[in-house]
Amino acid sequence: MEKKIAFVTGATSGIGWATAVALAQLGYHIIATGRRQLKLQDLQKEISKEGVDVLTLNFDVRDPQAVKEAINTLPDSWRKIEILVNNAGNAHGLDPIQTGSLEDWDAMVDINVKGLLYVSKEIIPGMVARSSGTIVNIGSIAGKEVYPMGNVYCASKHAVDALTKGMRMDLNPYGIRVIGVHPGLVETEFSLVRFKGDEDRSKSVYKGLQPLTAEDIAETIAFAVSRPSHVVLADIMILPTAQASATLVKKNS
Ligand code: NDP
Ligand code: 8X3
Repeated sequence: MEKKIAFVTGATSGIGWATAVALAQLGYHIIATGRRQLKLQDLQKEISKEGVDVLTLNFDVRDPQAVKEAINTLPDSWRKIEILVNNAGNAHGLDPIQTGSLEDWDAMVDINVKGLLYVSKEIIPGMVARSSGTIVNIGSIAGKEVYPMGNVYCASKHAVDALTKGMRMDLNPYGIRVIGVHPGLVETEFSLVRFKGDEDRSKSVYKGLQPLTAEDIAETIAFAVSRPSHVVLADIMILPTAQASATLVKKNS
């Protein structure tokens, strides 16, 4: 029997890691990607317990040549990718537009938007040729609403939402499902990256509420991809119960 293969970007932590594990539990063989090779090896050990094969690819999604070369190294038996989870991404900084840094802006546009495109460009042609496949793009509540100082991160996630809708239209003739997943507050390494390693500031984001976990999102992704092939959960917003909008969050003092 042919391998069922899922390709997960940003699998070294948070939502990507949990999604790789959840898809392995569904019997998918996993291609796990990210920049931190040691974390990929840890993930490989964890997933191997599920009795599936794991292949790791180490590249920066900002570099189109590196993306292409990494995906071109896949052996023939790993090329029929059934599920692509475009998850790699982060916020960098939380600053008003007048003082935001070019470096942060470039990182968010290059990783969250262009990186998603570079990976998709390498994988979609195979799905089109086979007239089958499922793409899951991880957007955000920040792709549905804008919040103060979220400016460029929100713009990058609005772009992910637009690309998700555009992919669904262009891939419609080929029976390829495109699913947008839009989480609210999920406690991962996200805020640590946004606040450049400031642990106190990062923890304060989730203090006084019960945030979502990476596993909450992964379970939903696993549910969505395992619907029958005529069903697409096109647009999924997942919030912690304490969150009503990007800016309205009930916190206990
Ligand atoms: P984490 O910081 O825990 O994970 C981010 C992942 O993205 C890591 O595996 C990281 O891997 C990878 N990544 C970042 N930059 C690059 C790069 N240049 N090249 C390759 N991989 C990269 O955060 P989350 O799990 O929370 O974030 C995952 C996705 O979920 C992101 O798209 C984020 O925007 C989105 N999201 C998160 C929410 C939250 O509240 N946490 C809410 C809504 C959406 P490595 O560093 O090893 O390269
Ligand atoms: C991550 C959630 O609200 O910090 O996309 O932007 S938020």
